[in-house]
Formats: sequence, structure tokens, C-alpha cells
Amino acid sequence: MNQPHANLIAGEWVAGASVTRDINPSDLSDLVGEYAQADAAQAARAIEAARVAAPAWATFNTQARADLLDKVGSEILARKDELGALLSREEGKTLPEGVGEVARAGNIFRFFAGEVLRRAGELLPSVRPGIDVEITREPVGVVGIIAPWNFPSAIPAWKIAPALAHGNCVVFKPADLVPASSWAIAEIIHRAGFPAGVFNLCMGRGSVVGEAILADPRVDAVTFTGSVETGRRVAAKAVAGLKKIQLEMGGKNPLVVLDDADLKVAVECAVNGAFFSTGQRCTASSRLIVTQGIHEAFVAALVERMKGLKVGHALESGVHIGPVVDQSQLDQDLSYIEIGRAEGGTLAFGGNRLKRERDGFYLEPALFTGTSNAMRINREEVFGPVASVIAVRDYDEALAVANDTEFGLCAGICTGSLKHAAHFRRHAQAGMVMVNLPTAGVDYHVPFGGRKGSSYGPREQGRYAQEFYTTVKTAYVAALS
Ligand code: UN1
Repeated sequence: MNQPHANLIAGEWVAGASVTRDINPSDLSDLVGEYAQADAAQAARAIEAARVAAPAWATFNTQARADLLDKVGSEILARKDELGALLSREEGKTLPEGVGEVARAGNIFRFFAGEVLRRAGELLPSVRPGIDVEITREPVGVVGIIAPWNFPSAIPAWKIAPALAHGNCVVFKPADLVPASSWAIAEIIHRAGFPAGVFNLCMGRGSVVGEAILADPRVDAVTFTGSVETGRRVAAKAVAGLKKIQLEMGGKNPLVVLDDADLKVAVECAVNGAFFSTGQRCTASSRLIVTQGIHEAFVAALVERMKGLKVGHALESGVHIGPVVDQSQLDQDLSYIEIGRAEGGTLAFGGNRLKRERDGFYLEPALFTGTSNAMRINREEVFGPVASVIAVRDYDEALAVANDTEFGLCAGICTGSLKHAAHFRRHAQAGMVMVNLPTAGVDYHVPFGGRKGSSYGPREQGRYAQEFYTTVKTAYVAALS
């Protein structure tokens, strides 16, 4: 298709006010496609379309609603290889990671097809005689979805599917860098046969479409995943309009490695958590907190393992780490590597810009040792394949260092000790805890989210998603005698 891919507004494909070019970060000469960019007027039309469709969708037959979501999920799953390749081509994660992510997106739609039928209420006796109290959940209304570039398929799915399942209409703004995967999902939703206006795709700039969603009183709720800085702006604007909000932002996730850890398991957790998906995950393990008895062996084994990691074109087989997503993210990664050096960290491995056959944003994964938790590389989110080792005396110091951060998304521990694992699970100040597992890579049917500066508002995913996507009604009913 040579035509720029259009936006979906009120059930119609609408050309943008301008277009953006989606470039393959593994090969800058490869144009993935051209995609519409809405202006403010088009964004307002998308919001209006959602508003108009909202009353009928809120009371739409549940079986039909579940069937529609199931149809979307099943098609995504059936096309996971093709859509996974598209995802890897536009975002740069490896093909197995891309296909895995698309499968996750498909499963999310199918999970929420089931959730349509599981929306239960409560019936209680009143404190007054002859009265029943009934608690039910209703849709919030129009939900604005602002998605990040690092999970072009799964994050849109885990926002769109619960929104629709719980009876809301959607205005979806994908990330500028990765419109192709979002457009593909929108096209599948469109063909599935949802009523016009229930789901609207509004590709465009944050400063135009994002702002329109945040400023418009016809939008009832906004869900956002992205940086802390943008999240704070989103929150301020959305709250000014009394919108319900849900924010998923950064992480500086610790992976604690204790003396009694299985060394192989610990190294695999570190490599996966810190460097896979090019480290571009808010769940990435960027602080490896290692007790003194295993420190030397762990660093030596990790560096050995890193030597065997192949960085290359995302679609090439055998590649472990694809390119960084774009020039500005690459600049940010390289600048943090400089900052780490200047702060006195030892670059134990990597950190070099790499040349490959095709011109792309290739970066060797980087490991710092000899760092302290006070350094900027251990306090600020890098969002790249950069991790640092912080040596500590014992478990108590490891836990204190793990919690000494403004973030609180995920915390991991590698240990053979039941006592330490149980204590860590209880005392890690994070929304998610991993024991002998990488901090990144989560299931699709259980709550996702963090504490402190990482998240704001109700959890995403699983049954808990209903807290954000529904509003509670308490009805008092008197029996007539
Ligand atoms: C995962 O680690 O499986 O933006 C998911 C992110 C997160 C998703 C991580 N919201 O990286």
C-alpha cells in the first residue's frame, strides 16, 4: 500500500493533515510506511465520535461484545508471525521478541473477551430495614489512550481491550515512532465489526493529539504509559479537567544477587532483564545489587555471557539484541555511558556504537562495575542496554539499596534462601517482585503496575483493570409493601 495509512475516525478511514515516515531502526534506508498525522480538528472529531457512540456501547449486548473482542484476539494470534515481523521492523526488538509480544497482545484481547462476562456486582443488606444495597460497575465513558513506542502491540492491547470490554469508547493515540503495529490492530478492530465511533485511531503528535485528548471535557479518563516527565504533564492537565487517570512511567529496577544464588540463574536473569529488548523496558533491571561473596564470580560470568551476545538487525536469525529505537534514544544512552564513566564507574564491558552491514542505531550492551547507588546512572532511567553493578555487604544492605530509589515498579532477587526470598517479597517497595526470575517479562492476566514515581492510579491488566475502566454505582432499593 503506497497511500499513507489513514486514521480511523467514526468508522471511516480519514487522511491526516500531514504524514509521518516510519523508519526501520535496523536499516535506516528501509521505510516501513507512511502514516497519517491528525491535526487538532481531526482529534476533536475522533473524540466527538467516541462520545456519540458511548451510550449504545455501554449497554451493548455482552455476548456480542465478548465475541468482538475474541475475534480481534484470534486474528492477532493467527497473524502473529507477520505482525511480529512488522513490529520488529519498526521498533527494533528481535523477531522472537516481536512475535512473542504480538501473541501477548492477542491473548490480552481474548482474556478481556472473557472479562466481559465476569463483571460482577455485590448485593448487601442495608442498615435500614426493607432496603437492599446493590453495587454495580458501569463504564467510565470515553477513554483517551496514549501509548509508548517500546511495546507497539502489547501496551495498546492492554489498554484498548479492557477499555472496550468494560463498555468504554476509545480514542487511541499511538507513539509517533511506531504507528505500523497500532494501525494493524486498528484495522483488525475495524474489520471485526465494532459499531462506528466505539474505537478511534488518532495518530499524530503528542503536542497536537495528546493535548487535544487532555484538554477536551468530552474525554472522561486518560491512560498513559511513557516517561516520568511526560507523565507529570499528563497528570496535571488531566486532573485539571477532573479526568480519571492511570499512569505507568519509569523504573530503576533492582536485581539483588545474594551469595547463595545459583550463579547461572542470576546471570541469565541479569542478561535478560538488563539487555533483552535492548533494555528499552520500564521493567528492565538496571541496578544489579550483588553481595560481596559472589560479586567477583558474578561479574566475571556476566561479562563472559555478554561477549556471546549478538547485536544486529532485528529480523536476522541468531541476533540477541536489536538496535536502539532512534537517534535521540541512542544519544541518551551514549550520554549516560559518558556520565557513568565521569562519575567513576568502571566500564567492565561494552558501551560502543557498533557498525553493521546496514546503517542502524546499534549499540553494544554496557556493564558498569564499581558504582554506588548515589550515582546518576543508578538514579535516572536510561532506557537502553546499560546496567551497573553495585557491590554490597549483605542482604540487609542489598534491600536498603534496592529500595533507595524514587521508582518502585519491579524488584528482583536471586537467592536459594527461602528466608531472604520471603523477606524481600514482603519488604521490596515495588508493585511487582520477581524471585529467581528477570524483572522484565510479565504475564498478561494479572495486575501490572508500581509504586512511588513509577505509577499513579489503579493497576493495569487482569481483573484489576476494572478499577480504572469502570466506575462504581451504589443503588438503594426499598421493597414496596
Ligand atoms: C514486560 O516487561 O513484560 O513500558 C512489560 C514498559 C512496561 C511493560 C513491560 N509498561 O516497559
